[in-house]
Amino acid sequence: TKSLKETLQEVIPSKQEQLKKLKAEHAQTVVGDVKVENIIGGMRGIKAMLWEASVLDPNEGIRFHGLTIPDCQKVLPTAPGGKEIIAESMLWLLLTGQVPSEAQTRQLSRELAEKGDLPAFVEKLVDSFPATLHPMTQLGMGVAALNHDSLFQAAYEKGIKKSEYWTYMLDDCINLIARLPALAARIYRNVYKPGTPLPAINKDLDLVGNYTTMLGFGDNHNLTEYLRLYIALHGDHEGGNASAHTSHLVGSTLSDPYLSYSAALFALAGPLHGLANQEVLRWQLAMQAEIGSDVSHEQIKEYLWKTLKGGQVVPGYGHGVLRQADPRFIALQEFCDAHPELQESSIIRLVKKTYEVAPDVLKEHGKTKNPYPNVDATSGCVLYHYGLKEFKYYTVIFGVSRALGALTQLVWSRALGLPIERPKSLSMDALEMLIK
Ligand code: NMX
Ligand code: MLT
Repeated sequence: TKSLKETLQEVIPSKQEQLKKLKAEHAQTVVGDVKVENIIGGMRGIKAMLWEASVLDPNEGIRFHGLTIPDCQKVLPTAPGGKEIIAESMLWLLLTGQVPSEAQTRQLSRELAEKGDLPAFVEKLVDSFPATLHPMTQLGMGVAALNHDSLFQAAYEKGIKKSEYWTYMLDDCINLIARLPALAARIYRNVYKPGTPLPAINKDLDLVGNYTTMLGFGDNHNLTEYLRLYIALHGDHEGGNASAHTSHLVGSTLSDPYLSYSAALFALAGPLHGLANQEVLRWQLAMQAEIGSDVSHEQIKEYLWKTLKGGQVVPGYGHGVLRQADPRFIALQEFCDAHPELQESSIIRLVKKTYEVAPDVLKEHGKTKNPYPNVDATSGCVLYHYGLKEFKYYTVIFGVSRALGALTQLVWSRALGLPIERPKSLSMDALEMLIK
């Protein structure tokens, strides 16, 4: 069985060749215009960065190396006894562009489990945080501190060739992904279940199986399966989203993966990005408290208008790129449809009913370019139903997941020798001079 590193070693030269050819033959080819609206509008729509593992189509949604979510659900190996995609098989696909065999997936699970323990000083650091510190702040700080053991940084200090960067990057990325469950679960235990013992990592379990067990939900098979799917699906969403882009930018300075990903987590912690999953639940629960759970479409409509007229966004709706319902939202809804206990859940029924009304209300409101749900519209409500009710924690789970894609690109950026990111900015005066 070829290891992950051996597989990458084989695929990297052809990608390097592809980049060389693009540079040689098309360096001056124009692929789009930059308009003033792009410059003042958050760079929306500008094709401006290289990102290998996935591409987002506005109507069709995400494809991971060309595979749609249903394709991935068909071909990617699951956990033994499970039906859902697991983090390891998604990571393998993202990194190599290949579907791993069952044996390769298990080998990677074991490697991650073997590398999953936290250094004692990080445990102490995390234990010293006040329980009132937001779990995302704790996660970002814990990840940054893990850079104490960065192999890339140590090798860079000694002096290594550019062509060797990616191997040290890969080692750091695997170590970081391996340690995220123990770190994230420790934060959960400290904040919400203080004094309860944290189980040791089981070398025979997959990454998310271990994560769920450490969170204290290991005996809930359906929640474990849900988290496997959730973490695989949130893994990558091309490069322009705020967290992925942040890790790409910081990594381009040759900061190590721990610092780069820590920065990404602080972008993910904003309510317009990853924090939206906690906001959705807060909003749906407030709706339930105000109008009840057995409600009519008309009542939901009124509640939506109240939110919009209050000058707030409807959390879980809209997107910077997507112009249709997010296929990740659809996949999570399908998970709900396949599990009778979820169909009976009042909060999940409310999410579904909201989906039946919200697009028309948002269209009538007329502001958002995309009136349809994104993945966050449903992700937290399923966790809530299964008893993981502490919604300030939800973005941490997203943070465990997004490492798969963001760290994949760091490996590729170094393998391809991409330069430091440094776009040109303009002041309004400079812009006016330019368009005169
Ligand atoms: N509810 C109300 N208004 C909205 C919404 C919404 N869900 N989405 C966009 N708008 C408004 C937006 O605030 C803007 O208003 P203004 O002109 O006054 O500034 C206008 O519509 C145009 O925005 P768009 O160009 O459609 O959206 P943009 O690309 O700027 O932002 C989001 C994308 C995702 C930040 C935005 O749709 C939003 O705030 N959604 C709610 C929060 C959310 O669900 N975020 C999660 C994103 C997914 N994730 O996992 O990260
Ligand atoms: C994501 O998964 O990062 C979000 O859908 C936001 C985005 O793609 O911009």
